[in-house]
Amino acid sequence: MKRSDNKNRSGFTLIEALIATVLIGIAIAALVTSNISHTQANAYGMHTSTAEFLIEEIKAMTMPLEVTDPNSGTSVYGPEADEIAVTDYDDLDDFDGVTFNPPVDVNGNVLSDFSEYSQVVIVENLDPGDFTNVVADHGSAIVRVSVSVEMNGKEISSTNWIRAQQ
Ligand SMILES: [Ca+2]
Ligand SMILES: [Ca+2]
Repeated sequence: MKRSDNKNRSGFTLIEALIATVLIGIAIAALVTSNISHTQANAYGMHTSTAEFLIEEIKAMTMPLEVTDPNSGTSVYGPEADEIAVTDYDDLDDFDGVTFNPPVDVNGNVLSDFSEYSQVVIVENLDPGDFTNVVADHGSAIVRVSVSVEMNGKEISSTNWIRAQQ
C-alpha cells in the first residue's frame, strides 16, 4: 500500500500557524505591559522629585524664622491679624494648618505651573523630654514642622523637622 504524500509536505499547517500567531501575540502583550510599567515608574519618580523640591522650598522659607512671633510672642497661634499673605509670615506657628495650592517657592511666589501639587504644613509643639509627644500650642520651646506634598489630593512625599526656640 502506498502512503500518502501528505507526510512530505513543506511549510506550516494551519495549527502551526495559529500557535505561532498566539505566541507572537503573547510576546507583544508582554512588551507593551513592560513599557507601560516603565512609563509609570518614570512618572512616579518625577512626581517624587517635584514633591521633594516643594518640601525644600518650605524648609528654606521657614528656616530663618523664629519659633514665636517677634512682636506678639505667644499670644497668637497662627498668623497675627496683620499677616495676610505668606510673605507676611514671620514665625513658625503662622504656617500651622496652611495649605498652599498652587504651591509656593522659598520667597512666597506662587508656582502656578505646579498647580496640581499642594504643600500642606502642620506646626506642633513637642514635649522636650519626649519628641513623640505633642503638647499644647506654645506649650514648649520645641517645635515640629511637618510638610506633605499632595498631588490631586494624594500624598506624594512628606517629611518633618524639629526646631528649638533660640
Ligand atoms: Ca507672625
Ligand atoms: Ca504667629
